[in-house]
Amino acid sequence: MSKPRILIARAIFPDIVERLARHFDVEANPLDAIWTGTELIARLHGKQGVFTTGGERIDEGLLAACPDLRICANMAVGYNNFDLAAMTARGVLGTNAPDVLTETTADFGFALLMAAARRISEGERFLREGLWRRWSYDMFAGAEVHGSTLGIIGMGRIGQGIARRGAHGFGMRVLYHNRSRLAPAREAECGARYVDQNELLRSADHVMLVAPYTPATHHLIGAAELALMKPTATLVNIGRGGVVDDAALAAALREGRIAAAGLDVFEGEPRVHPDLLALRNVVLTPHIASATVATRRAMANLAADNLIGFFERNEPLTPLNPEVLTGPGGTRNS
Ligand code: 8YV
Repeated sequence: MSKPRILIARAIFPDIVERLARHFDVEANPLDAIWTGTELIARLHGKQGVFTTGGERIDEGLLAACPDLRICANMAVGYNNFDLAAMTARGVLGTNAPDVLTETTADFGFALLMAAARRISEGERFLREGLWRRWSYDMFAGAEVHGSTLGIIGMGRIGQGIARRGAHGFGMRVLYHNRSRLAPAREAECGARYVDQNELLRSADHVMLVAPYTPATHHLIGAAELALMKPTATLVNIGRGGVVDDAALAAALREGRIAAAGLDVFEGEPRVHPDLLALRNVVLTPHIASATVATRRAMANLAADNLIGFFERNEPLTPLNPEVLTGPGGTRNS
């Protein structure tokens, strides 16, 4: 029997490509070319599966042009690159990569918070530029992190990891806002209290955004929300670009309406708003919150396991639309 044909849309760990090649007829992308939508469609011709990394748009146009496609396995927990409704309507399974990156990404949220609130990047730049001649009492004096109030918007697995670090590691008072409230036992474990978003923005010394990008979260934090924050506050975004209005944030930082920001995700990345690039009180990183070798390997292996589980047992590990596996009329997999 011939093996299912899959496309790996970006360069990934060579040994994981080899692992997939033991199960599938694989077309890989070892030179990491960035394909246009049209090129992706051409590559997907005759393929039943695709390994995506979060940047490849899977929408109705692509699905209509790729009738053989049965599964899209994302090497990311976020899946705003998928039009899941269109996929479900066409019986195409989507999978993501949750859990394996939770703690690593929560660590990075804290790294960005510390770097921004304690002005680490700013201080390092000053030193490297040869400007450090003498000590002074207020040199790069920032905001306290331990014992302060942390507000988390988006209380999924990563938000909860950040809450635990804040409450139990840094002795912080932790407030959170989310679409739905956690069960009381989970709130207690995280040491976090549910409040409405405006109260959170007004009360927090530091605000951490871990929300996914959806039409409902587009510019969730814009000029009006930034105006509620303390002038000494830090804003960190490790969720998705587009949740923050980057132009409004740059204006608030420039005018000292908030003190600092740490951003790992941007509207329209890899482009970064030029006004942010010009500011000293913002720490900017290129979407690397999950980037440890062990975690990126675990994410890639989970995407691979989803492909293998789906094609070999009809049992993907982390399906996003499992109804396509059992729905009326079966799936493209039946
Ligand atoms: C990915 C992420 O590395 O998992 C996610 O949702 O944001 C990151 O961990 C990124 O999506 C790759 O594009």
